[in-house]
Parts: sequence; structure tokens; C-alpha cells
Amino acid sequence: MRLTILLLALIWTGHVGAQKAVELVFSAKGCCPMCEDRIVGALDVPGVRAAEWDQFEEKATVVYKPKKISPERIKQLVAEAGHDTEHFTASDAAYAELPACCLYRDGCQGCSHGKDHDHDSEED
Ligand SMILES: [Cu+2]
Repeated sequence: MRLTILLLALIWTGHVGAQKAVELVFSAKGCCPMCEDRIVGALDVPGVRAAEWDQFEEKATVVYKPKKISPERIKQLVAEAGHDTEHFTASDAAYAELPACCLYRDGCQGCSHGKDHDHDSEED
């Protein structure tokens, strides 16, 4: 009896593990750790296993289940949060909601830690 349950558990675990999670990497504009929180937060949805965003590379890395969410939808969610991606541009309304620090279209001028990222590699 106990062995049967164990076997069933093993089969079930194997079945769940068989659902493939896929990694998606795409460019997403932003400035700072606040942007990171916003982007990662926007991707806290069913089907997304893990999400991270690199402020220096301005790239998002997302592990997701293709059966539950599409790569287009993932990029759309990031754009809806106010961050331009390679296929979806944030609406002006969404962009306007960003705090000054996060206005990447203006070169992240508001960042207090601007030295951390050389957007246009301009020295001032
Ligand atoms: Cu920011």
C-alpha cells in the first residue's frame, strides 16, 4: 500500500516535471533597482516561474511555462508597467506614472546613483 502511494507520487512528480519551462531573454528599458522591482513585480503572474532584470544590461530574463503564458504577453506585461521592451512600447500614460528616477527615456537623470549605470556613456 505504502509502496503504491510512493510510486504514484513518483509518477506524479515526474509528470509535473515534464512540463517544460522555457527561458526568455529580452531587452527592457529601465534605470535602477526600483525599475527592477517594478518589472519583476509585473511578471508575478501565473505561468511565470522566475523573473529577473539586469539594470546594467537592461535585459529581462524570464523562466515561464509556454502552455500558460506567451512570450508576447510577458513583454506586454513589462510594457504595461511602464518599461519599453523590444516588441512592446510602454504607453505614455504608463510611462508618466514612473517616478522621476525611472524615466529612462530621459537618460535616467533623476537617479541618485547615476554613476552606477553609464547609459549614454557620457561623462559629466
Ligand atoms: Cu528605476
